[in-house]
Amino acid sequence: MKNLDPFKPEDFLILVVDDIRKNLQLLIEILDTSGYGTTFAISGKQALERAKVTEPDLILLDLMMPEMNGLEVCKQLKKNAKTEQIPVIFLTAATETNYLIEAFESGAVDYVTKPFKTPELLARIKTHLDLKRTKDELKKAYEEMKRIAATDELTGIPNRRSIFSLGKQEFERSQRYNSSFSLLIIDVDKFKTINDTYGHDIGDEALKMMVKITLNCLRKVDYIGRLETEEEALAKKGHLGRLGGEEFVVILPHTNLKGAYKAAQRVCEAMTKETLQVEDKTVSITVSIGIATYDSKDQKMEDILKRADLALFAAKENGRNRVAI
Ligand code: GH3
Ligand code: MG
Ligand code: MG
Repeated sequence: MKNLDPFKPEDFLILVVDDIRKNLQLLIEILDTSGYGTTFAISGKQALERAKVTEPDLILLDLMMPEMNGLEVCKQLKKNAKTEQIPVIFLTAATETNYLIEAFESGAVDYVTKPFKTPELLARIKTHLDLKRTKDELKKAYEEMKRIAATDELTGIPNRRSIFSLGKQEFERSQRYNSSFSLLIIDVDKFKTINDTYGHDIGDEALKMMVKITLNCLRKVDYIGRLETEEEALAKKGHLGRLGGEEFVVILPHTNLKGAYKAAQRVCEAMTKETLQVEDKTVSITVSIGIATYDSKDQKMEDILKRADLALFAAKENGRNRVAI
Protein backbone atom coordinates (compact mmCIF):
# COMPACT_ATOMS: atom_id res chain seq x y z
CA MET A 1 0.00 0.00 0.00
CA LYS A 2 1.32 3.43 -0.83
CA ASN A 3 2.11 5.86 1.98
CA LEU A 4 -0.73 8.24 2.60
CA ASP A 5 -0.21 11.92 1.86
CA PRO A 6 0.21 14.17 4.91
CA PHE A 7 -3.12 14.90 6.59
CA LYS A 8 -4.49 18.22 5.36
CA PRO A 9 -7.85 19.36 6.79
CA GLU A 10 -8.65 21.28 3.60
CA ASP A 11 -8.81 17.98 1.71
CA PHE A 12 -11.92 17.00 3.68
CA LEU A 13 -15.55 18.04 3.64
CA ILE A 14 -17.60 17.62 6.81
CA LEU A 15 -21.38 17.70 6.88
CA VAL A 16 -22.73 19.17 10.14
CA VAL A 17 -26.32 18.35 11.04
CA ASP A 18 -28.20 20.13 13.81
CA ASP A 19 -31.73 21.53 14.04
CA ILE A 20 -30.53 24.47 16.18
CA ARG A 21 -28.83 27.18 14.14
CA LYS A 22 -26.70 28.41 17.04
CA ASN A 23 -25.15 24.93 17.38
CA LEU A 24 -24.55 24.73 13.67
CA GLN A 25 -22.81 28.10 13.64
CA LEU A 26 -20.53 27.16 16.52
CA LEU A 27 -19.52 23.83 14.97
CA ILE A 28 -18.94 25.29 11.54
CA GLU A 29 -16.78 28.00 13.06
CA ILE A 30 -14.65 25.43 14.91
CA LEU A 31 -14.22 23.31 11.77
CA ASP A 32 -13.55 26.36 9.58
CA THR A 33 -10.86 27.58 11.94
CA SER A 34 -9.19 24.17 11.72
CA GLY A 35 -9.21 24.34 7.93
CA TYR A 36 -11.90 21.76 7.12
CA GLY A 37 -14.41 22.27 4.36
CA THR A 38 -17.95 22.33 5.72
CA THR A 39 -21.54 21.99 4.63
CA PHE A 40 -24.63 21.76 6.79
CA ALA A 41 -28.22 20.57 7.15
CA ILE A 42 -30.90 21.66 9.62
CA SER A 43 -33.06 18.53 9.54
CA GLY A 44 -32.71 14.79 9.13
CA LYS A 45 -34.37 14.86 5.74
CA GLN A 46 -32.10 17.62 4.51
CA ALA A 47 -29.07 15.77 5.90
CA LEU A 48 -29.85 12.71 3.74
CA GLU A 49 -30.15 14.88 0.65
CA ARG A 50 -26.96 16.84 1.38
CA ALA A 51 -25.04 13.63 2.07
CA LYS A 52 -26.06 12.17 -1.29
CA VAL A 53 -25.28 15.34 -3.23
CA THR A 54 -22.05 16.46 -1.55
CA GLU A 55 -20.65 13.03 -0.53
CA PRO A 56 -18.87 14.39 2.54
CA ASP A 57 -15.91 12.62 4.16
CA LEU A 58 -17.52 12.66 7.59
CA ILE A 59 -20.86 13.59 9.18
CA LEU A 60 -21.33 15.24 12.57
CA LEU A 61 -24.87 14.30 13.45
CA ASP A 62 -27.13 15.66 16.16
CA LEU A 63 -29.16 12.90 17.80
CA MET A 64 -32.26 14.73 19.01
CA MET A 65 -34.08 16.37 16.12
CA PRO A 66 -37.81 16.73 15.40
CA GLU A 67 -39.44 14.66 12.62
CA MET A 68 -36.48 12.42 11.80
CA ASN A 69 -33.97 11.90 14.62
CA GLY A 70 -30.27 11.25 14.16
CA LEU A 71 -30.55 7.51 14.71
CA GLU A 72 -33.00 7.21 11.84
CA VAL A 73 -30.79 9.41 9.64
CA CYS A 74 -27.79 7.22 10.37
CA LYS A 75 -29.71 4.03 9.55
CA GLN A 76 -30.85 5.53 6.24
CA LEU A 77 -27.30 6.61 5.40
CA LYS A 78 -26.04 3.06 5.98
CA LYS A 79 -28.73 1.65 3.68
CA ASN A 80 -27.64 3.72 0.69
CA ALA A 81 -24.64 2.55 -1.33
CA LYS A 82 -23.60 6.15 -2.00
CA THR A 83 -23.48 7.14 1.68
CA GLU A 84 -22.89 3.92 3.62
CA GLN A 85 -19.11 4.41 3.79
CA ILE A 86 -19.26 7.88 5.33
CA PRO A 87 -18.22 7.84 9.00
CA VAL A 88 -20.88 9.31 11.30
CA ILE A 89 -20.05 10.88 14.67
CA PHE A 90 -23.03 11.56 16.94
CA LEU A 91 -23.00 14.79 18.83
CA THR A 92 -25.63 14.93 21.54
CA ALA A 93 -26.70 16.11 24.95
CA ALA A 94 -28.20 12.68 25.63
CA THR A 95 -25.88 10.81 27.95
CA GLU A 96 -27.97 7.70 28.57
CA THR A 97 -26.12 4.50 27.71
CA ASN A 98 -29.01 3.09 25.70
CA TYR A 99 -28.76 6.03 23.26
CA LEU A 100 -25.04 5.46 22.93
CA ILE A 101 -25.57 1.78 22.19
CA GLU A 102 -28.31 2.51 19.69
CA ALA A 103 -26.07 5.05 17.99
CA PHE A 104 -23.31 2.48 17.46
CA GLU A 105 -25.84 -0.11 16.36
CA SER A 106 -27.20 2.27 13.76
CA GLY A 107 -23.69 2.41 12.24
CA ALA A 108 -21.98 5.38 13.92
CA VAL A 109 -18.21 5.33 14.47
CA ASP A 110 -18.21 7.60 17.51
CA TYR A 111 -20.37 9.38 20.07
CA VAL A 112 -19.53 12.74 21.66
CA THR A 113 -21.63 14.32 24.37
CA LYS A 114 -22.43 18.02 24.69
CA PRO A 115 -21.01 20.15 26.11
CA PHE A 116 -17.93 18.91 24.28
CA LYS A 117 -14.30 19.92 24.61
CA THR A 118 -13.23 21.38 21.26
CA PRO A 119 -9.75 19.77 21.13
CA GLU A 120 -11.28 16.37 21.94
CA LEU A 121 -13.90 16.70 19.21
CA LEU A 122 -11.24 17.75 16.69
CA ALA A 123 -8.97 14.86 17.72
CA ARG A 124 -11.80 12.37 17.21
CA ILE A 125 -12.70 13.86 13.82
CA LYS A 126 -9.09 13.65 12.64
CA THR A 127 -8.74 10.06 13.82
CA HIS A 128 -11.87 8.93 12.00
CA LEU A 129 -10.94 10.75 8.80
CA ASP A 130 -7.51 9.13 8.93
CA LEU A 131 -8.96 5.67 9.56
CA LYS A 132 -11.34 6.12 6.64
CA ARG A 133 -8.46 7.13 4.35
CA THR A 134 -6.49 4.05 5.34
CA LYS A 135 -9.52 1.84 4.84
CA ASP A 136 -10.16 3.29 1.36
CA GLU A 137 -6.53 2.85 0.39
CA LEU A 138 -6.54 -0.79 1.56
CA LYS A 139 -9.72 -1.44 -0.36
CA LYS A 140 -8.19 0.00 -3.54
CA ALA A 141 -5.02 -2.06 -3.08
CA TYR A 142 -7.12 -5.20 -2.53
CA GLU A 143 -9.15 -4.58 -5.70
CA GLU A 144 -5.96 -3.99 -7.65
CA MET A 145 -4.42 -7.19 -6.31
CA LYS A 146 -7.53 -9.13 -7.24
CA ARG A 147 -7.37 -7.70 -10.75
CA ILE A 148 -3.68 -8.52 -11.15
CA ALA A 149 -4.20 -12.06 -9.85
CA ALA A 150 -6.87 -12.66 -12.50
CA THR A 151 -5.25 -11.01 -15.50
CA ASP A 152 -2.64 -12.05 -18.03
CA GLU A 153 -0.06 -9.30 -17.89
CA LEU A 154 0.87 -9.31 -21.58
CA THR A 155 -2.55 -9.30 -23.17
CA GLY A 156 -4.88 -8.04 -20.44
CA ILE A 157 -7.29 -10.95 -20.83
CA PRO A 158 -8.14 -13.40 -18.02
CA ASN A 159 -5.29 -15.68 -17.07
CA ARG A 160 -5.58 -19.42 -16.73
CA ARG A 161 -6.95 -19.38 -13.21
CA SER A 162 -9.66 -16.87 -13.92
CA ILE A 163 -10.73 -18.23 -17.33
CA PHE A 164 -11.08 -21.64 -15.68
CA SER A 165 -13.21 -20.24 -12.93
CA LEU A 166 -15.39 -18.32 -15.45
CA GLY A 167 -15.57 -21.44 -17.62
CA LYS A 168 -16.61 -23.62 -14.71
CA GLN A 169 -19.39 -21.23 -13.76
CA GLU A 170 -20.71 -21.23 -17.32
CA PHE A 171 -20.34 -25.00 -17.58
CA GLU A 172 -22.31 -25.59 -14.39
CA ARG A 173 -25.01 -23.23 -15.62
CA SER A 174 -25.27 -25.22 -18.86
CA GLN A 175 -25.59 -28.47 -16.90
CA ARG A 176 -28.29 -27.02 -14.67
CA TYR A 177 -30.38 -25.51 -17.46
CA ASN A 178 -29.48 -28.12 -20.04
CA SER A 179 -28.27 -25.45 -22.43
CA SER A 180 -25.45 -25.71 -24.93
CA PHE A 181 -21.85 -24.81 -24.15
CA SER A 182 -18.77 -24.90 -26.35
CA LEU A 183 -15.11 -24.38 -25.84
CA LEU A 184 -12.26 -23.55 -28.22
CA ILE A 185 -8.56 -23.96 -27.75
CA ILE A 186 -6.60 -21.68 -30.04
CA ASP A 187 -2.91 -22.19 -30.61
CA VAL A 188 -0.71 -19.97 -32.75
CA ASP A 189 0.93 -21.90 -35.58
CA LYS A 190 4.70 -22.20 -35.66
CA PHE A 191 5.00 -19.46 -33.14
CA LYS A 192 8.47 -20.55 -32.23
CA THR A 193 9.51 -19.58 -35.76
CA ILE A 194 8.04 -16.09 -35.31
CA ASN A 195 10.08 -15.63 -32.14
CA ASP A 196 13.19 -17.03 -33.79
CA THR A 197 12.79 -14.87 -36.90
CA TYR A 198 11.72 -11.54 -35.44
CA GLY A 199 12.64 -11.74 -31.77
CA HIS A 200 10.66 -12.22 -28.62
CA ASP A 201 9.37 -8.64 -28.40
CA ILE A 202 7.72 -8.84 -31.80
CA GLY A 203 6.45 -12.28 -30.78
CA ASP A 204 4.77 -10.56 -27.83
CA GLU A 205 3.24 -7.94 -30.15
CA ALA A 206 1.96 -10.71 -32.40
CA LEU A 207 0.25 -12.34 -29.41
CA LYS A 208 -1.42 -9.06 -28.51
CA MET A 209 -2.63 -8.66 -32.08
CA MET A 210 -3.92 -12.22 -32.06
CA VAL A 211 -5.97 -11.52 -28.92
CA LYS A 212 -7.39 -8.30 -30.38
CA ILE A 213 -8.46 -10.04 -33.56
CA THR A 214 -10.01 -12.91 -31.65
CA LEU A 215 -11.96 -10.55 -29.37
CA ASN A 216 -13.35 -8.78 -32.45
CA CYS A 217 -14.72 -12.09 -33.68
CA LEU A 218 -16.48 -12.97 -30.43
CA ARG A 219 -19.69 -11.87 -28.79
CA LYS A 220 -19.74 -9.82 -25.59
CA VAL A 221 -20.87 -12.81 -23.52
CA ASP A 222 -17.98 -14.98 -24.68
CA TYR A 223 -14.76 -15.20 -22.75
CA ILE A 224 -11.21 -15.62 -23.87
CA GLY A 225 -8.32 -16.44 -21.55
CA ARG A 226 -4.73 -17.42 -21.78
CA LEU A 227 -4.27 -21.12 -21.25
CA GLU A 228 -0.73 -21.92 -20.32
CA THR A 229 0.67 -20.98 -16.98
CA GLU A 230 4.12 -19.56 -16.89
CA GLU A 231 5.31 -22.67 -15.03
CA GLU A 232 3.85 -25.03 -17.60
CA ALA A 233 5.25 -23.05 -20.48
CA LEU A 234 8.66 -23.06 -18.84
CA ALA A 235 8.54 -26.76 -18.05
CA LYS A 236 7.55 -27.62 -21.60
CA LYS A 237 9.96 -25.45 -23.50
CA GLY A 238 12.75 -24.86 -21.05
CA HIS A 239 12.78 -21.12 -21.86
CA LEU A 240 13.77 -18.69 -19.20
CA GLY A 241 11.88 -15.51 -18.37
CA ARG A 242 8.91 -16.22 -20.58
CA LEU A 243 5.64 -14.55 -19.72
CA GLY A 244 3.19 -17.27 -20.63
CA GLY A 245 2.03 -19.43 -23.48
CA GLU A 246 0.62 -18.95 -26.95
CA GLU A 247 -2.43 -21.08 -26.28
CA PHE A 248 -5.78 -19.55 -25.50
CA VAL A 249 -9.13 -20.86 -24.46
CA VAL A 250 -12.44 -19.38 -25.51
CA ILE A 251 -15.62 -20.13 -23.61
CA LEU A 252 -18.80 -19.90 -25.67
CA PRO A 253 -21.89 -20.00 -23.46
CA HIS A 254 -25.23 -20.93 -25.09
CA THR A 255 -23.41 -22.04 -28.23
CA ASN A 256 -23.85 -25.38 -29.95
CA LEU A 257 -21.32 -27.11 -32.17
CA LYS A 258 -22.56 -25.36 -35.30
CA GLY A 259 -22.24 -21.94 -33.70
CA ALA A 260 -18.86 -22.76 -32.22
CA TYR A 261 -17.63 -23.94 -35.60
CA LYS A 262 -18.72 -20.69 -37.20
CA ALA A 263 -17.01 -18.62 -34.49
CA ALA A 264 -13.80 -20.64 -34.79
CA GLN A 265 -13.84 -20.32 -38.55
CA ARG A 266 -14.31 -16.58 -38.20
CA VAL A 267 -11.29 -16.31 -35.87
CA CYS A 268 -9.17 -18.48 -38.13
CA GLU A 269 -9.97 -16.44 -41.22
CA ALA A 270 -9.66 -13.04 -39.55
CA MET A 271 -6.15 -13.96 -38.46
CA THR A 272 -4.98 -14.43 -42.04
CA LYS A 273 -6.32 -11.00 -43.04
CA GLU A 274 -4.34 -8.94 -40.51
CA THR A 275 -0.62 -8.35 -40.35
CA LEU A 276 1.71 -6.74 -37.90
CA GLN A 277 3.97 -4.14 -39.47
CA VAL A 278 7.29 -3.75 -37.72
CA GLU A 279 9.54 -1.31 -39.55
CA ASP A 280 10.03 -2.92 -42.94
CA LYS A 281 8.91 -6.36 -41.81
CA THR A 282 5.41 -7.73 -42.14
CA VAL A 283 4.53 -10.38 -39.58
CA SER A 284 1.53 -12.56 -40.21
CA ILE A 285 0.19 -15.36 -38.09
CA THR A 286 -2.21 -18.23 -38.46
CA VAL A 287 -3.91 -20.24 -35.76
CA SER A 288 -5.24 -23.74 -35.31
CA ILE A 289 -8.39 -24.25 -33.30
CA GLY A 290 -9.81 -27.28 -31.52
CA ILE A 291 -13.53 -27.29 -30.69
CA ALA A 292 -15.54 -29.31 -28.19
CA THR A 293 -19.18 -28.95 -27.27
CA TYR A 294 -20.76 -30.05 -23.99
CA ASP A 295 -22.46 -33.39 -24.11
CA SER A 296 -24.32 -35.01 -21.24
CA LYS A 297 -21.47 -37.39 -20.46
CA ASP A 298 -19.22 -34.50 -19.47
CA GLN A 299 -18.97 -34.27 -15.72
CA LYS A 300 -16.44 -31.47 -15.54
CA MET A 301 -15.24 -28.66 -17.74
CA GLU A 302 -11.91 -30.48 -17.93
CA ASP A 303 -13.62 -33.30 -19.89
CA ILE A 304 -14.55 -30.84 -22.63
CA LEU A 305 -11.15 -29.24 -22.48
CA LYS A 306 -9.53 -32.61 -23.12
CA ARG A 307 -11.64 -33.14 -26.23
CA ALA A 308 -10.85 -29.64 -27.49
CA ASP A 309 -7.18 -30.38 -26.97
CA LEU A 310 -7.44 -33.59 -29.03
CA ALA A 311 -9.24 -31.65 -31.76
CA LEU A 312 -6.48 -29.04 -31.71
CA PHE A 313 -3.93 -31.79 -32.16
CA ALA A 314 -5.87 -33.02 -35.19
CA ALA A 315 -5.96 -29.49 -36.66
CA LYS A 316 -2.18 -29.30 -36.30
CA GLU A 317 -1.70 -32.77 -37.81
CA ASN A 318 -3.89 -31.91 -40.77
CA GLY A 319 -1.76 -28.94 -41.78
CA ARG A 320 -2.51 -26.05 -39.32
CA ASN A 321 -4.42 -22.81 -40.09
CA ARG A 322 -7.66 -24.74 -39.63
CA VAL A 323 -10.47 -25.71 -37.30
CA ALA A 324 -11.10 -29.25 -36.10
CA ILE A 325 -13.76 -30.96 -33.99
P1 GH3 B 1 2.77 -25.33 -33.47
O1 GH3 B 1 2.28 -24.87 -34.80
O2 GH3 B 1 2.93 -26.79 -33.42
O3 GH3 B 1 1.95 -24.83 -32.37
O4 GH3 B 1 4.21 -24.72 -33.33
P2 GH3 B 1 4.70 -23.67 -32.25
O5 GH3 B 1 6.08 -23.24 -32.64
O6 GH3 B 1 3.73 -22.61 -32.07
O7 GH3 B 1 4.66 -24.56 -31.00
P3 GH3 B 1 5.39 -24.65 -29.69
O8 GH3 B 1 4.35 -24.91 -28.68
O9 GH3 B 1 6.51 -25.64 -29.83
O10 GH3 B 1 6.05 -23.22 -29.43
C1 GH3 B 1 5.38 -22.23 -28.76
C2 GH3 B 1 6.30 -21.05 -28.69
O11 GH3 B 1 5.62 -19.95 -28.07
C3 GH3 B 1 7.51 -21.30 -27.87
C4 GH3 B 1 7.56 -20.16 -26.89
O12 GH3 B 1 8.81 -19.59 -26.76
C5 GH3 B 1 6.58 -19.17 -27.42
N1 GH3 B 1 5.92 -18.36 -26.41
C6 GH3 B 1 5.13 -18.77 -25.39
N2 GH3 B 1 4.72 -17.73 -24.66
C7 GH3 B 1 5.23 -16.61 -25.22
C8 GH3 B 1 5.14 -15.21 -24.91
O13 GH3 B 1 4.50 -14.77 -23.97
N3 GH3 B 1 5.77 -14.36 -25.74
C9 GH3 B 1 6.49 -14.81 -26.81
N4 GH3 B 1 7.10 -13.91 -27.57
N5 GH3 B 1 6.61 -16.10 -27.10
C10 GH3 B 1 5.99 -17.01 -26.34
MG1 MG C 1 1.80 -23.01 -31.38
MG1 MG D 1 1.66 -24.28 -27.97
